[in-house]
Amino acid sequence: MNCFERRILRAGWACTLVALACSRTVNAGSHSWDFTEVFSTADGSIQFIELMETSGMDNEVFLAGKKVISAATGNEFTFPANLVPPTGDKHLLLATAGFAALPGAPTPDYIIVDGFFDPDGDSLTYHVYDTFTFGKGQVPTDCINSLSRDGSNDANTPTNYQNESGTVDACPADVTTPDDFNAFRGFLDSGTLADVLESDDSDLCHDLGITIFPTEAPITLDFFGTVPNNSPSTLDVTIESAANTPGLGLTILFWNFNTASWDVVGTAAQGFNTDTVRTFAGTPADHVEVGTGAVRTRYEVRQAGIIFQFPWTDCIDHVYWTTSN
Ligand SMILES: [Ca+2]
Ligand SMILES: [Ca+2]
Ligand SMILES: [Ca+2]
Repeated sequence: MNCFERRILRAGWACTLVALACSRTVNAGSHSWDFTEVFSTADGSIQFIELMETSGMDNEVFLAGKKVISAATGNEFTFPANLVPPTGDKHLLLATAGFAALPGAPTPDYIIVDGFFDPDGDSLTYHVYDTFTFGKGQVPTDCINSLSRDGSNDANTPTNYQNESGTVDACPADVTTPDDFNAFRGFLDSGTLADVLESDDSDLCHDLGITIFPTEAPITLDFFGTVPNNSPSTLDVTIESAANTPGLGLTILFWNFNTASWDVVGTAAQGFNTDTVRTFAGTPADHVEVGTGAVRTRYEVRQAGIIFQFPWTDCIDHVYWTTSN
C-alpha cells in the first residue's frame, strides 16, 4: 500500500464515522425508552418504576413534557427537562420519597407520589411509546421482589441514570433493646442494663445463684422490652454472651401472653470465654402482648457437662429483639 492508498483508506474510515454520527443525530428522539421493572409495597408507600433505553441510542434525550401515566390511579408524572446524552442502554428511575430514604437505594432521578400506581393491577404508559400492563398478583409485595418486564419476579434492581444500582428491603426489621431486666436467680457481679444495649465487649455479668431443684438454672435473667409493632410477622431475640467455664448450657424462653407461662424457644451450648452470638425465633402471636407490644425473654444458664471452674460467672454483651412487619 502506497502513501496515496493509505490516505484514501483513512478518508474512508473518516466518512464512515461521520455517517454513524449523522445517523445518530437523525435518530435523536425519545421513543426507545421502555418500562423494565416496577416495585411496590402492599400499601404503595414505597414504589419505583424503572425505564431503560433499549436500542443503544445515545440521543434519546427529548423527554421534556412527556408523561408517565397510571391508568388505574390516574396519577401522571411529567418529565421536567430533556436528558443529557449519552442515553444508550441507560436507565431512568422514578420512585417515591420513601424509597429514596431506604438504605441501599440508588438516588431516584425523579420523585413520584406515594401510591403512584396500583400494585393490584395497572397499565402504565410512557407517552405514546410504551405500555406496561400487569394484573393482580403480578407485582410482589413482599418488600424484596419486583416485577420485571418479562413477567418474572426477582429481587429488585433499581438503576438510575448515573448507572447506580442497588437492592432495597422495603420492610427493614425494627431493632429493640431491653428497657429493664430482673435477676430471677443469680447475683450481680458487674455491669448494668446499659451494658447489654450494644455489642462492645462491655458486659453485664452474674454469678450463679441459689437453686433448690436441679431443674432450676442458677442464672435466670428476665429481659423486658416493647417492640414498636403490636402484631409483627416475625420476632427474634439475639443474645451475645459467654461464661468463664465450658460445660454450660443456655436455654432461651419467651413469655407467652396467651397462656401466661414461659415457652422454651431454643437451647445452645454456652460459649467459653469467647462471646457467642445466637438468635432464637419467637412466635409473635403468643410472645408479643396485644395492644402494648411488650416482650419478655428469659435467659437461663445451667451446668450441662464437665466444668473447669466453680463457682462460675456468665457475662452478656448484647441483647436485642428484631421484628418485621
Ligand atoms: Ca432493574
Ligand atoms: Ca462482644
Ligand atoms: Ca455490651
